[in-house]
Amino acid sequence: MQENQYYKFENLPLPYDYGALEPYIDSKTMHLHHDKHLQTYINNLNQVLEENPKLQEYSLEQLVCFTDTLPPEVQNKVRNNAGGVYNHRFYFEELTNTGSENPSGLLSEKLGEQFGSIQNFKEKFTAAALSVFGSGYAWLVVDMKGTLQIMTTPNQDTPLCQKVCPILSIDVWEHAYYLKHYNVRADYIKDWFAVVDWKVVEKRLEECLG
Ligand code: MN3
Repeated sequence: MQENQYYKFENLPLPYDYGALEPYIDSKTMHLHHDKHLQTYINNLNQVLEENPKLQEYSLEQLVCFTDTLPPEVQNKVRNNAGGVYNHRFYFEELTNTGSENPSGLLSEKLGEQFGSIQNFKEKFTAAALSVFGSGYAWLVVDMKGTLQIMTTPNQDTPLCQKVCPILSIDVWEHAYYLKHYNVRADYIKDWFAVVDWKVVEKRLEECLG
């Protein structure tokens, strides 16, 4: 997530092929999601920054975190589009075609401590993702005490800068699953778990605690 953190934002290629997550997440969905939806957030964010050159020195994280301090007329555009860029990069980065093993190491320990078992964690996370009304995300975050928590956000809001450090997210906007899973979000969530790269999540956990 270190690359291309400043204007002018570019749509970085996926770290795997579009078809890499088949049969869980289909190639057509990945094309649409990355090349159309994420591209639109990138274009809209670049446009608002082009029109407001003072904002061009903000990093992506700063745009997400300091939205409320920006001129009122740009706040919504920045919130939705900087959030959209940050959230989609975060989501695409944590998926893998190499087969998803279960969490290990410290992450596995913490999930066990916090939720009883990995299975219980998956059930609670699934329930949270199902509870998002309309469009949004479910997240696993680390709070300031180093405790894992599940939370949800609407639209393209992100928990980043809410005094928690996100390590896992599921995009439950219909565009993330409608072509393959139709309206059955539960099936998508189950398939999504099969392609989570727990190594990425473990690395994020270490960075959050570091
Ligand atoms: Mn999306």
